[in-house]
Amino acid sequence: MIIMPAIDLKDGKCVRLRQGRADEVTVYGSDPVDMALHWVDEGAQGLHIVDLDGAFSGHPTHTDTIRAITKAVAIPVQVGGGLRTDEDIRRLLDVGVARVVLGTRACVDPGALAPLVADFREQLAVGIDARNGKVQIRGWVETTEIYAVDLAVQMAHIGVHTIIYTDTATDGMLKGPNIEGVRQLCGRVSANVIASGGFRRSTTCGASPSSVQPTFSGRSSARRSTKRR
Ligand code: AMZ
Repeated sequence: MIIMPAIDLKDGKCVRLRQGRADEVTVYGSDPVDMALHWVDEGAQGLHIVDLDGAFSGHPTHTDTIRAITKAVAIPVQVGGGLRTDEDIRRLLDVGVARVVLGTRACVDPGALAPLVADFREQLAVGIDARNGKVQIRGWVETTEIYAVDLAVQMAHIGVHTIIYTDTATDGMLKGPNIEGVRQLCGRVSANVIASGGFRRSTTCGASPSSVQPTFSGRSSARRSTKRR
């Protein structure tokens, strides 16, 4: 199993939010490139970057920083947050991102996905962020009536290769992931599933269903990195 450190960007800094709330911020670093290089030194096989300002505003905000990261590291970098247009996707792939993550757009406009999947294939993942089983969008400020499992089935049907599932209630809480939620999702779709949110130690990663592909860890990895600095 691959553990992929997450770097969440807000106001140019590396942060973690508790349960995704914009007003519950902890800053872990002021230099995102330095943080990315740190994770390379630690042996990371990939990085997951969230443009939080993008997710909240609906427009990518940290593309220059992300370009600097992809130039600095030789491992694959996947990025989500604020990607609402085809142009947004192309721009990020152009700056060297290996895979883009669509959250809000996939949920509100699933009809647009088929041509995108055909064009971008493995370079496109869908992020399904859910609280109590229901999908949250627009920076997790809006909770829909759509069940995460139903959206995952729909996405897999469209041909999406990778689904990144985050239980937003566990994110940034360091109290363990929602393994049952991950298991349910994996039982319903054949797409690759990346589990995120609440991971704290390698034993909890190991408890994930074996069909789960990489797992990433945000606050726990950020905390560890801060301790080592
Ligand atoms: O923490 C949050 N409030 C948050 C977050 N981490 N809001 C969105 N996101 C991430 C999703 C996904 O990777 O987990 O942003 C991406 C989705 O963004 P968008 O803009 O496509 O919904």
